[in-house]
Amino acid sequence: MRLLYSPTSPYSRKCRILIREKGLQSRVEEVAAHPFDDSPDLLAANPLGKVPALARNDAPAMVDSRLICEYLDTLSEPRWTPASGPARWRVLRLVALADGLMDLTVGRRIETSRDAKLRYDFWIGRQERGIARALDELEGDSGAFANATDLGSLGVAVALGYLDFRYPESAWRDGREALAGFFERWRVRPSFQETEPPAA
Ligand SMILES: N[C@@H](CCC(=O)N[C@@H](CS)C(=O)NCC(=O)O)C(=O)O
Repeated sequence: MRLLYSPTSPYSRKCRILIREKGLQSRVEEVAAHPFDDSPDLLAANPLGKVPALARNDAPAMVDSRLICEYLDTLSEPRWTPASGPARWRVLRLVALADGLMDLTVGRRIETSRDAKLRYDFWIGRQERGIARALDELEGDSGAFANATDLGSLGVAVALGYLDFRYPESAWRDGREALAGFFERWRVRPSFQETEPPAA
């Protein structure tokens, strides 16, 4: 299998960390692909033109990091998503919240990168307020996932790393000591260090 990824994409990073954590490196080759290049390779794997995409040998490619992570999770034990019960919903809720936090941060990055004349403060304000609310929610919930290694906590750690990369002025650690401690435990893992985005 081949994972088409971009080194700056947080969605790609989730998949790349999971590959390392689950010992799947020999089964998944990582191939860098910039989505804006519209390479035939990427478009063949993902008609949406986005990374990540997982090209499989005898089966259709998988698109969207959430689906790709769920699929990769089935390939080795232990599972990073509980099979059933309240624990499953706790993890999937966290996955959704973390993906939403990434969506807002990516959206803000796109908006703030525009030419000043084209920038829309309305959207930047909405995105920044959504980011702050999501962080407060995660700080409040952090007791439930502080020491977890599952798809939910992985997503939250990647979303926080992406804030450091693209929105450091958010100073997200201020007043959120539990979340900062949680991130520190993830930050030192080899899977996290090996997938650090290049300097901005
Ligand atoms: N929901 C998707 C989001 C993927 C996504 O938006 N990737 C960005 C890179 S961070 C991309 O490929 N953007 C190119 C584009 O939107 O044209 C996922 O979780 O995989």
